[in-house]
Order: sequence, then structure tokens, then C-alpha cells
Amino acid sequence: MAGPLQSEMRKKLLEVFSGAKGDFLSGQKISDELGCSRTAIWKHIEDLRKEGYELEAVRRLGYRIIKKPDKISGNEIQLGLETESLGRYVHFEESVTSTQKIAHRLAYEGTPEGTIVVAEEQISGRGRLDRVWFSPKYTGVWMSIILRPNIPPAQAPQLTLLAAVAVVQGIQELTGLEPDIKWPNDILLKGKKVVGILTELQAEADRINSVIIGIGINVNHSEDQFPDEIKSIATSLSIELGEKVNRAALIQRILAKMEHLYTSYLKNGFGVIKLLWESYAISIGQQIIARTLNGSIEGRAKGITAEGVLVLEELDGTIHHIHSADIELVSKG
Ligand code: BTX
Repeated sequence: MAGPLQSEMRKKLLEVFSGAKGDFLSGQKISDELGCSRTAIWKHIEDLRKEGYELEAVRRLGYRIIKKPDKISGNEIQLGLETESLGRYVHFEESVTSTQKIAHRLAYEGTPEGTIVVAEEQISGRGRLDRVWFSPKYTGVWMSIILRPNIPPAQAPQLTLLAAVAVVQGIQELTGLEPDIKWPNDILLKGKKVVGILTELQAEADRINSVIIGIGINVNHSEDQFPDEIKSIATSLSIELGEKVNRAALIQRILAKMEHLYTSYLKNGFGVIKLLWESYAISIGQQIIARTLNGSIEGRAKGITAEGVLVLEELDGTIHHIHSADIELVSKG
């Protein structure tokens, strides 16, 4: 990672290029402006290339930037944002361990409801049960949203379902794609995972201090950007759409949908969210295997309860209420 001096230098270098408005800049001119050697400039240029900048180098003319990476920033997210609370405070970082970790710290320090943490890259993005969430640079939306609802801690899982509905609606509106939800938190396109949602709590026995909803969306990955172990189960919006998607615009749509649903949820309860969620869910009515920490159960997914708990019926009629599990669809019957 770049140290403070290097990133200051990088910033200056980008400013010099931006001043040239696409024209070539000689190595000499750049080193004069930045006050460092031409070898140092060459190293910075190599770093820019690694970050996704495309630079043309021509003898005697120097360098020019042909293409900038598709980047997001706090400014881009807030410019044109239609919400009142969600995303009004954006904590943006280029590279983080996990946006959840930062959000937990901010929540603990008392950051206002609606604060979001967004990063271009997560070094140790987290899934459920400490699984890894693969979050490479400049390709996805890696975001944590901090809410402070006045609801009992037992109802917090409803917010995972609310977030899933908001993400599906945001994706639909921006891209026209129609994702499915697999209980509780997977969002799929053609059966492959495109979004994961992780909800975590800071709570006392009967009171929530904050709910931290982590949303990971594969947006502009190409197939070869997925590691081998998830290649067959993961996809991205751009793979399914055939073109790149503007990530800042996607964040804005999702925040707008989420604020709308959240306001309705706090006022009127979970009923409407439940209906919407069921309209996008693929597992309901189907034969499934639920793998829980205590073993696997096979049966038919009957629906979700008012609390967002999955109801599963075994062949002999035994009913199970599943609070947390991985679901495998057995058949489409
Ligand atoms: P999950 O436990 O349901 O899914 C994790 C599993 O999904 C992994 O074991 C792997 O098989 C697969 N997987 C890993 N990375 C990807 C990927 N990019 N696309 C598709 N499949 C993948 C889902 O957990 C919850 C993920 C939440 C991620 C967000 S990102 C922002 C926030 N910060 C953070 O650290 N996590 C959340």
C-alpha cells in the first residue's frame, strides 16, 4: 500500500495529468512539477497502471492518460443522491480490511443513522460464519450501512430481508435485470450469486444500538476475475448484462429504495416487506436442504414467518423454523 508521501505524490501526478487535458506530458516536465527524479516518476506511472489507469508512453513526447479506472468516491455517491438519511454521511476508503469492521467502530463511536462505509477493495471481506467474501478493487460495491432502529433485537433479521428487497429493486431499476432471492441473504442471477448480505448487531439484551448491514455486489467483474473456487457459483451484473454498470449510480438507487422501505417498515411493520420479499424469492414452495450448524434437514420451504424465519416441512409433516442456514434447492417441483 502507498504511504502518505507516496499517495501525496500520486495525487499531484494526477493533478498534473488532469491539467494537461489528455495531451502528452514529457517525463522532464512531470519531474520538474513534482520535484522528483524521472526514475521515481516511472515508478508512480507503473503504480497508476496497476490501479487500472491506461497510460500511453511515446518516446520524446512523454506520457498521457488514455483511460481512467471506473472509480467511486464519497462525492460521486452524494452528488444526485435522493435520500434524506441514508448515505448523507459517507465514509469512503480506497482499501480496507472490511467495511463491516469500520462500520462497527463508527457505530460504536456514535455515528448518525444512515452512515455508510464504502471501499474500492476489501482485503478481508467477510461473509457469514467468518467465510471469505471476495472483494477485488474497482469491480464491486462493498458497502456497510448503519441503522439504529427502535425494534427488539429478535426482529433484526427482518432487516436482512428488507435490504435484499432494496438491492433487487435497485438492480432492476438501473439495469433491467431481474435477480432472485434465495433465503435469507443470497441474490442470484441465473442461479449464480451476484450479491451477498451480512447483517450484524450491536445490541444489549432488549435494545438495539445499531444494525450494520453489509452488502457486497459483484458489478463489473469479468469471468476470469473470479478465483477458481467460486467461478462456477458466482456472476456479476456486467457478465449478465453485457455491459459495465456505473457503481455510484447503483449505490444511489439502492439507498433510495432502502430508505423508502425502511421508513415504511418502521411505520407499518414487516407485512409489506414480507410480501415483496416473497415475490422475489425462488426457494419458497420448493424442495430444499437446509444446512444448519446442527445438521441438515430436507423438506419443502413453506414460506417465511412474520419475523422472517424460514418454515420448512419435512415429508412426515414435521415443521421446522429455521433461523440460520445455507439452502440448497433440490428440485423445481
Ligand atoms: P455468505 O456466507 O452467504 O457467502 C460467502 C460464500 O460465498 C463464500 O464461502 C464463497 O463460497 C462465496 N463467495 C465469496 N465471495 C464471493 C463473491 N464475491 N461473489 C459470489 N460468491 C462469493 C454473504 O456471505 C455475505 C457477504 C457480505 C459481503 C459484504 S461486502 C461489504 C461488507 N463488508 C464485509 O466484510 N462483508 C460485507
